[in-house]
Order: sequence, then C-alpha cells, then structure tokens
Amino acid sequence: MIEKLREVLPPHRVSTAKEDLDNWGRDWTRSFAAAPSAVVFPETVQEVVAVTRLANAEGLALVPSGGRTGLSAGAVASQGEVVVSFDRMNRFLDFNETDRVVRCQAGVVTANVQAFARGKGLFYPVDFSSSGSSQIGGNVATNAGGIKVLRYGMTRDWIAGLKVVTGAGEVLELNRGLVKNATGYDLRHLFIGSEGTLGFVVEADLRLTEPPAPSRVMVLGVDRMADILSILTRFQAGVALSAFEFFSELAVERVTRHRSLARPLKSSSAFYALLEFDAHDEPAALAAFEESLAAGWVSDGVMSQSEAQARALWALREGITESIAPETPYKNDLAVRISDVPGFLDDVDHAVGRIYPDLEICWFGHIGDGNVHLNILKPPGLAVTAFYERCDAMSPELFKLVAARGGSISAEHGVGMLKREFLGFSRSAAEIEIMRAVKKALDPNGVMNPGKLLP
Ligand code: 2HG
Ligand code: ZN
Repeated sequence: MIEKLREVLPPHRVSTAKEDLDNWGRDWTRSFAAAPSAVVFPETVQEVVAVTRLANAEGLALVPSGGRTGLSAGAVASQGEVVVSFDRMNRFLDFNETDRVVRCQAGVVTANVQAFARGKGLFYPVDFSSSGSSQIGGNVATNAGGIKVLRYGMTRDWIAGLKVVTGAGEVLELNRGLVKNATGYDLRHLFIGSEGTLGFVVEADLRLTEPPAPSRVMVLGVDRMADILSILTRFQAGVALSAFEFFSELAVERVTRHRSLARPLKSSSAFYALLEFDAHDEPAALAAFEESLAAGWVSDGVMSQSEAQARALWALREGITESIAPETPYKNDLAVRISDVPGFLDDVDHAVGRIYPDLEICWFGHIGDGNVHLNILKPPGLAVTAFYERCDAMSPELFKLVAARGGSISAEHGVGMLKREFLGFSRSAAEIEIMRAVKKALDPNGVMNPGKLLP
C-alpha cells in the first residue's frame, strides 16, 4: 500500500516515520492513541484526487488533517488509516477587491487569513484561541465558531464557495463565490460541518468585511450564573456587542497561574463576564454597568484603557483551554437557544452536583450565543481511561437536559469520535438515516474518515 501511495505522490511526501505518525495522527484530544499507517502531503488538487481514487481502489481509509487543534477526535487516525495532511497546500490563490473574496487552499492557517485581510484593509472575523495553528479546511469541516459569533456568526457565514474532492474522487466547484444562486441544493453547506466524512475541502472562497471600529473590553464579576443573561439583555439594549463570554473563578485561578496573568478584579466572584463593544458605545456601556451594579447582578468591573489591557483581559478567556490541559479534562461543548440559557444553566448546575459530586468543573464559554464549555477535570490519582469511561457513562444524564431543550451536544467542536455515540441526543433517527444516505452518495465506498460523526 505504501508503495502504491509512492506511485501517486513523490516518495518523500509519503511518510511512515514514527514521529510523523505520532504527530499527524492526532489532534488535541487525548483519549485515543495515534496509529495511522502513513501520512501523505499532497501539494495539488490532482494529487488529492489521485490519493482518493487509490483509496477507493484499494479499500484504504483516509483521515483529512489540518491544524489538528480539534477537540472531538475528528482528525485522529487510530485504526491504521492514511492521514492526508494539508500542510503543503497553504497558498493564497486569488483576491478580488470588488467581491471582497479571497480564495485560498485548505491548509492556510486561520491567522494568516486574518493577516491577509488586514493587509487589504479588510477583516476576516472568525477567531478563536487556536487561530494561530488551525487551518481553513478544518474550520470548514467543523463549521468553527469562536469568540465573535455573537456579531459575525460561524465559519458557514463566510464561505462564498468551496472546491472539494468527494469521497469518490470527483472534483466539485460549489457556489463559485456567488452571492445569489437559487439553483437547488446548496452542496457547499453539506460540506461545511461534514467533519471530513464526505470528501476533502481543497480550496475555499472566504468573504472579507470592513474592519471593526476600535473596541473596549469589560470584565464584570458576577456571583449568580443566572444573572449573566440579565446582564447580556441589559447591555444589548444600548450597546452593540462583538463578544459576550463568561468563565468561572476556577478558570481564572487556573489561567492566571498558568500564564502568570494579573487577576481582573480586586475581589473574586463565582463567575466573570467578558464583553467587547465598539469604543463609541462606551457611555452606553458605562450606564449599563451602573444599572447592573444597582440591580445586584454585578459586584465589580473593569474596562480596558489601552490595547494592551484589552489583550490582557482577553488572555484570561483565551488561555483557559491550555491552562487546564494538564488535567486532561473531559470536554462538553453544549448549546441551547440564548433565551434558554438561564434555565439550562440552572438544570446543569444542579445535575453536575448530583452526577459528578466529587469532581471539579471548569465552566466557561460564549454565553452570548448560547454555547457553554463544561470541562470536567480529572482528579490527580485517577487513570485517564478510567476517568473518561466514568464521564462517558454519566454523559447521558447531562445530554438528556440538552435534548429536553432542543439543544446541541456539540455546538462548535464537532462530533468526531468523542461524541459519536451521543449524536442521537441532538439528531433524530430519521435525520441520521438521511445523513448516512448523503454520505453514501458522496463517499460510496466509505473511504472518508470512517468511524467519525455517524454512530
Ligand atoms: C474555547 O471556546 C474553545 O476556548 C475551547 O472552544 C473550549 O476547551 C474547551 O472546552
Ligand atoms: Zn469555544
């Protein structure tokens, strides 16, 4: 099989070196061991087609691989698969100033798209902690969200077109950058969020927009979780927010220690809300703050006075994932409708006390768009496998609460292998059958990322 791969790609771009298999065989999840049989590095669409056709002919399983920052094991190769890395397909191909669309290959790093947009006096608004290493192809495959969804939406909202190679090895140009295109099923949107199960995203047309106005960042101390949504509603009445995030005291404790950061406020609170808004809304934001203080929703607050201070406040939120990584957390990425957040948080707060009475929980997330990250931290003495097994066994208790509110068990991290067996809490049996039929149509021999997404 390796010989055959070396016939369709130059031999030096097919690796079986142990360190390469370990490196490209996994993402940020730690629950599955990396065990690919090879890693290949195509440089052109035709090479991706050739690898896919070979996989169909020889019955190989392929795992598309971007920046490997995923948190649901969507890019983990643990069954002898061939990893197809996009690291060498990292070029910008075209930019059209009138359309405000940039076409790039799938392996372009998110932060490089942001920098490219800045260089053109424009803005690519999808942003998250892993922007420095995640790649556009992976962002498309998971419909990545992040910290600006409140104002700008998800990756889906910025995709003007895609070039894909289906699981059958066919090249499709989907939507070609059009704004309006009412010609039937929009296959572009099937690939967005497909987690590499239908084919490879090889190129993307990304929309860019005007840069935002200068902004301010505010961090507020909040004692009761339920008040966070009252604060959101009050601020949204007069302030155009670009972010509304939250994190718990435990998260602040971990992140300030890990990154040697200053605490945001003199006093500590059970929770903190982080708001970002346009600087010209500062008077309205201060009025909303005073009212929140008077209502007893907020105990204290700070507002950035400089770019450096704004960055330092953001670091408190963006550094959380890496600061708790040594505690190999069991991750939940839950969403409900925004108006359901207070009731849902209340349900979950009661439930975790019952489900995980002895475990530490690190809460944070993008509460302004209805998405909370619930990380259960592994106690020091417990083996990782035993810990994950215990959490997996308890997940249905939590997911029933999500399902009762019509929520999602994976808001923005994807399903991958980690949440696959729980998909039925967010998707009906009929929906899952249709998803299988779609996969069959685009990947008839099941070569694309087997074992991911579909139970
Ligand atoms: C974030 O919001 C990421 O920082 C990671 O989605 C969340 O680590 C997590 O659970
Ligand atoms: Zn997130």
